[in-house]
Amino acid sequence: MRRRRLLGSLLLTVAAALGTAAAPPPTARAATPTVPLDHVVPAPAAVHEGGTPYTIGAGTRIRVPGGSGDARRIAGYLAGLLRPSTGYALPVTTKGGDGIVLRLGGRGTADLGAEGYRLRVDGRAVTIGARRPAGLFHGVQTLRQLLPPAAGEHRERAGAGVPPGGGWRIGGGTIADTPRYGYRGAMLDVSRHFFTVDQVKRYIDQLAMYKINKLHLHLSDDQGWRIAIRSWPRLATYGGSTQVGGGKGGYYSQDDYREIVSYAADRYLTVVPEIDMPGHTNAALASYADLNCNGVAPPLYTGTHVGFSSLCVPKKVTYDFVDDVVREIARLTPGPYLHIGGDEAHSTGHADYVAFMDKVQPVVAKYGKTVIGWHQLTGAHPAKGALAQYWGYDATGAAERQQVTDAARNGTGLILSPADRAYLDMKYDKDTPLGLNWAGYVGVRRAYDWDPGSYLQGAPGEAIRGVEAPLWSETLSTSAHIEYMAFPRLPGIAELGWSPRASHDWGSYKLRLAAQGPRWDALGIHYYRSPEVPWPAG
Ligand code: TNX
Repeated sequence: MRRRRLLGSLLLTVAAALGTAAAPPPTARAATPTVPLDHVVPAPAAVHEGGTPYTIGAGTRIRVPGGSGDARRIAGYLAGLLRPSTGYALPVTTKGGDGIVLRLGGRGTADLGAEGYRLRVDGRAVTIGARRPAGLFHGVQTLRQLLPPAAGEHRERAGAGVPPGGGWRIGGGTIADTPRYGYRGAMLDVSRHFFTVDQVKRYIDQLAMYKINKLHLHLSDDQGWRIAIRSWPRLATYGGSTQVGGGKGGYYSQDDYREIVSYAADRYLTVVPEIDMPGHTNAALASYADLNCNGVAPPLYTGTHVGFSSLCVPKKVTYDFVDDVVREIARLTPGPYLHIGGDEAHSTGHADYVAFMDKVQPVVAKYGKTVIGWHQLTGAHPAKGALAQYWGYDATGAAERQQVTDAARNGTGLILSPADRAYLDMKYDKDTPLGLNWAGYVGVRRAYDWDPGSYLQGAPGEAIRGVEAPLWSETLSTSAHIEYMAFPRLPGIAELGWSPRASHDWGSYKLRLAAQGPRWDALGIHYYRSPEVPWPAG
């Protein structure tokens, strides 16, 4: 009672201080509320709101005091995003002062690691500080989400100028943010259906918004070989000439692949190339008769069955082939990983499978890369330092799980992609027009509502290196298809990889996720308006 009276008199005092015009004059527009600083996906590790908001205006500069090349490039990227939608010049300068300030290194950044950042907003500046460029870039992604959705309008639709009712305001306060896991991946299957360089770039831009830092490209499978190998040219020219359903397929030249790698690197994603072996190899077997045990090349394959193809384990030429392919891809790939597949080798006997993996893993090491394999690799002898990608699901047998957790206890790192949680190619529900359902339906909540840290009982915490959301493309052939399956589930996997376990909460997550909808509308992303998410009206 007392409190209420006190509050009442305080309000009266404030009104008195403002004079009789406590209500805004009829011509003034009410400022649009700013986005709360914790209304970001993935959820930041620590947020303190308060203080004066900052408004981006005609005079705002993007500053990189003393700017390194990396900071300048990131500033240019931010300017490139905001100029078309705001209509402001947003010049980038290395001079100090107010505005949007990007700082690399220096005081207060030592604890931010390889990817963390600190973001501070007050009346004079938005300052993003990081120890490493990746952190600065992730901070810029957070800043994008603190602006009104219209700040993301793509060029054709962008209406230059201030949005009605407020301006480009960002609420006052600070964010300090570092990731839970270092491996936060997304996989795109470019083999079942081929996706062009531009389609891959479009997906990279979308992944970067959610702080995904690995792009795993599934470059070969039964239906298509998608990267030019100079020493075995028919792999691409013949083996890449079709796809599921019989379309014309395609492949990346080595320059195309370099272009993807560098586009991804500019957005702080590392490309993880996969050549799936010894199964899933019909495209290679069709291209070179010699690779077959019987010396006869099978026809190209455009169906969707799995498990019928195998490299010829006893033949010497198989290892010449592997050496050439691994050498060429390793040379084109600056990242540390090379994924050798190893899943569903149903046409390779167990002893052959183990012998093959024993011979191939040292080849990857010889060319300076770390092996990643699908978790079946744990049924062989995973090399020291190798990572296994777990794609089991609730129906996976105890023995198979045990094999994976035993390997994890023996030092094999794990990337978690449980098929009934993280597989973006699973249908949302029975009515989803695209996708598969062998692991069941994966709704938005199901994709988000699990914990990578405790998912595989018996696997030590330090074995879990992170998460990855694979997108297999048997049923997908356009960017709209990719986006329909990835959004809104991908941000959930991204959040599991980035945000502290303590922030996990479906009730609040779904509200933050809902707020992404208008951003995707502004960006032209074709997402699925799942009824599980309370999308804002309109
Ligand atoms: C299983 S997951 C596969 C792929 C399929 C996928 C479809 C894995 C390592 N192998 O060959 O495309 O299911 O969901």
